[in-house]
Amino acid sequence: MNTTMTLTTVALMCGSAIGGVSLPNVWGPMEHVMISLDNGAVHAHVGTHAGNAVELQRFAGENYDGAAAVLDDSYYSSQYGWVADGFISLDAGEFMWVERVSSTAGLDVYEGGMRMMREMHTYDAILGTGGSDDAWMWSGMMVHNWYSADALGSYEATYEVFVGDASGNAVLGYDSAMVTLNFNAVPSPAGLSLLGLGGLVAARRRRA
Ligand SMILES: [Cu+2]
Repeated sequence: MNTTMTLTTVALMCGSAIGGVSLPNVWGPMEHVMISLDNGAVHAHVGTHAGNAVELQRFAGENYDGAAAVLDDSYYSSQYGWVADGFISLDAGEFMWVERVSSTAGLDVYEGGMRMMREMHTYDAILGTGGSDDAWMWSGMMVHNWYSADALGSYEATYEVFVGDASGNAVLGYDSAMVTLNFNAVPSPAGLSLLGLGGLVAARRRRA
């Protein structure tokens, strides 16, 4: 009787692990793009540059659930987040927009949200990714979008942040701001690299 119960428990635990929700990894400190509106002028500030770019990391072999599967096998990060620096007061029918001015080929963006609410994110292609609109309406809440790339190397994206109507047409009378985000797609974390190396050695032995 006891043995049967133990076996059942083990089976349930395995089942929950296999059927568990697999979400993209979150690591590193938040890097906030601070947005403010002062006397009709939008300001955008970020503390990163090419020399301290956000790292995009790849977790080979991981498969993410549902819409998050767009990040499978890519180098990605959700470190950058859009945040209001103080109170942003807009009139009815006015919204804050972010529009891609330029970005390195191969850099993709998918819509996120609060970092730890990964299961709620849409993972929709935005900001020009996959033919999506270059302009994206920012809610004014903290939003950490997912950036991803297919290959190692450095990437950057420059955005214009402006006040627009519901359709994204700039509202006259406001000055916009420009901001550039920097990325560096780096080799896999040490643990994963070692696993890869082990596989390589095994393959060589087999051939010899
Ligand atoms: Cu944040």
